[in-house]
Amino acid sequence: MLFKLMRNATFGAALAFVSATAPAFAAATDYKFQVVAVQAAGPQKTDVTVRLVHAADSKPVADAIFFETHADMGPEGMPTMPGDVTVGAPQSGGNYRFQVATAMAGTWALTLSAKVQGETQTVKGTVTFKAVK
Ligand SMILES: [Cu+2]
Repeated sequence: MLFKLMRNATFGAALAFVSATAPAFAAATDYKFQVVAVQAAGPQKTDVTVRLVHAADSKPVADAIFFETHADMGPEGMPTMPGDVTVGAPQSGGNYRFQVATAMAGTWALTLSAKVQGETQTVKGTVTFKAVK
């Protein structure tokens, strides 16, 4: 009985070793964020629609979970000027909408971190967009 338990434990450990050393299904760098649409959404608010695609074949990736978002005016030399980001409901076709509090007109950077199904690494990317105000 004890012998059998130990054998099972060894087998389990071997399996864990194999899965840990096997290459990941895809690296997080295999994905890209693309700006699809930028729309003014009231005073000092901008709706930014971003598509997440698999870089190799440009296939849209649905069901990503965004857990970290950040916006700032880094592209205008104001990296310390932040804008609150609200994650909207996911859209079809691998599109995702974010509402950014854009206190100033100009170019903003939107940095996104997401979990993608079947992907162990966090997918990260930054896009820029122009806010009217
Ligand atoms: Cu600014």
